[in-house]
Amino acid sequence: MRSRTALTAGTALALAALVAAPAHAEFYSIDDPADATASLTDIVALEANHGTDNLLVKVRFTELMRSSAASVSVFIDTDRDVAGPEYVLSSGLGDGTDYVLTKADGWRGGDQRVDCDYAARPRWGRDVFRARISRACFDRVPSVRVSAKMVDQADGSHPVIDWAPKRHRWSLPVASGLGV
Ligand SMILES: [Ca+2]
Ligand SMILES: [Ca+2]
Repeated sequence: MRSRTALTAGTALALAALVAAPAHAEFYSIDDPADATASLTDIVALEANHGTDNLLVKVRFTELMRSSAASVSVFIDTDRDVAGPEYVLSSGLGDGTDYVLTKADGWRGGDQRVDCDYAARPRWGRDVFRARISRACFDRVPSVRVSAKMVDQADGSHPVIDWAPKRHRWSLPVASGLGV
């Protein structure tokens, strides 16, 4: 967790940098603990980069394999006044699976597909799922929050679930900036 690292550094320089930093950042990154170790796709980190044209989200896992039976949902909050996500990008994590961006139905993907420019794919060699979503998909709102959920049915008896940063909890707001 970057902000905590900066705080524990405790130097006058680090504190000055924190005070000077804007309330919103265009980049967000948080580590997630080894709390779903029954699955290879235990989430280890969530990253979001909100550029001028795209929102780029990366979900990192312990080990991502082509044979994975797990899936991932990336939730996007574009309206803080309405509880829960406005959009959900859902995808499988194994080979041959597809992805879709829909309007959210609570903390689930809904039936209403969003027709816009986006792409997502698991990168098995790098243990990361990467989604690029055009800002046009969510009316180019200036700031978004993200959350990610992994569900693995691997063992058949009960699903292994992992959230980042936590269940139904959001990242810090990520304002659109330069890059991506
Ligand atoms: Ca985890
Ligand atoms: Ca919302």
